[in-house]
Amino acid sequence: MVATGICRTDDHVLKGALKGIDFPVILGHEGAGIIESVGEGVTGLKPGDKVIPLCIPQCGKCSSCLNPNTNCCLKTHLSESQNVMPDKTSRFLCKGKAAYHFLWTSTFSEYTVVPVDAVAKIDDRVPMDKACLFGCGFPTGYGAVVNTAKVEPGSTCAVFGLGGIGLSAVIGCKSAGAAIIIAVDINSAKFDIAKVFGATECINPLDYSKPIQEVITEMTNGGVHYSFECIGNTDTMKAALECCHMGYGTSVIIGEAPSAAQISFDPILLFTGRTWKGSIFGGWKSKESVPRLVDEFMANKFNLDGLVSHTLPFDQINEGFELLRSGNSIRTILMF
Ligand code: CND
Ligand code: ZN
Ligand code: ZN
Repeated sequence: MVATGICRTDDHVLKGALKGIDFPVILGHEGAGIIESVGEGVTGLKPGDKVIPLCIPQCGKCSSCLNPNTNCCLKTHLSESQNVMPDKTSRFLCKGKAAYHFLWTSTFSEYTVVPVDAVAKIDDRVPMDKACLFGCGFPTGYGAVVNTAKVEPGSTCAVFGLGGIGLSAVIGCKSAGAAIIIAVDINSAKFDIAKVFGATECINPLDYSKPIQEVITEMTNGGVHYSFECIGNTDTMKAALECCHMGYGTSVIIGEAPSAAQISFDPILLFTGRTWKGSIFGGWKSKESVPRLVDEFMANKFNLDGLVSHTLPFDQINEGFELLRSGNSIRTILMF
């Protein structure tokens, strides 16, 4: 590994919010590295290639991979454990004891081992401290807008949560030509950077006495065309649905709720024509799409500078997590 970002999902696992993860585990799923060696029978990759490990693999063979409308490969942790390699063994030892893999990526390690379906070769010229963003944050937020919601020019959007994922959704809304982009966060310190990426209004739910979905519905004469939940909180998932316009509004869940969470909501919201969707890794079929996105980045289609707030040496990983928890960072990139 050369560089890795810290995503809130890694923190959810540390807090025990996601079930089905075995400990001790090597976390990290937003990395960029260089191939050191390849296993027997591996084609298309060689030592020296720059690569991105893929937390959503693309096996190319399962029913989802063969379906053009989803990227939810059946090899993901949602249907099979990615705590061990496909042969059900771990490649990590810590003081003689096996440690588990995470999402088949485990980027918080100087060396990692990944299945061939979970790694993409990228352009040699790309700077690795930016390339790692293509392992999760940027494709996840941007893709939810352009692939899952398919935001149209002139539309009205609301983005809930302005971390690495939410700001990438703002970038997506702007590039899709949205006319109004409302950025929502309880931490107003995120607003300046949201404006740089294209937010036209920034609102803090703590500044209002009524629910934020009512504020947005009033601001937009009946609701937005598209909303995106980039927090992982069931209350804001409901608020994001409720601020969509009757008849044609679409809300996309990107944030990851704790494993045991349930939502109850008024079915009239869907009965009256709103659409509720979810998006994992931005809907991208990972192995084929990540190299293309990196090429577009190299052709200056996106400026991701503001997504990286801090760069630290890897041994300051705990400081990186503290920056995330205190709301003082967007993405912290750890360099090996
Ligand atoms: P990060 O913690 O950086 O950002 C979340 C933002 O939400 C912060 O700016 C908070 O201040 C803000 N926030 C918190 N509570 C509220 C609230 N009640 N109202 C408004 N704003 C609030 O997180 P991140 O951007 O790294 O990740 C966001 C979510 O996306 C998180 O749940 C993560 O687990 C999930 C995710 C999903 C996927 C996917 O494929 N769908 C991939 N990786 C991460
Ligand atoms: Zn992530
Ligand atoms: Zn598959």
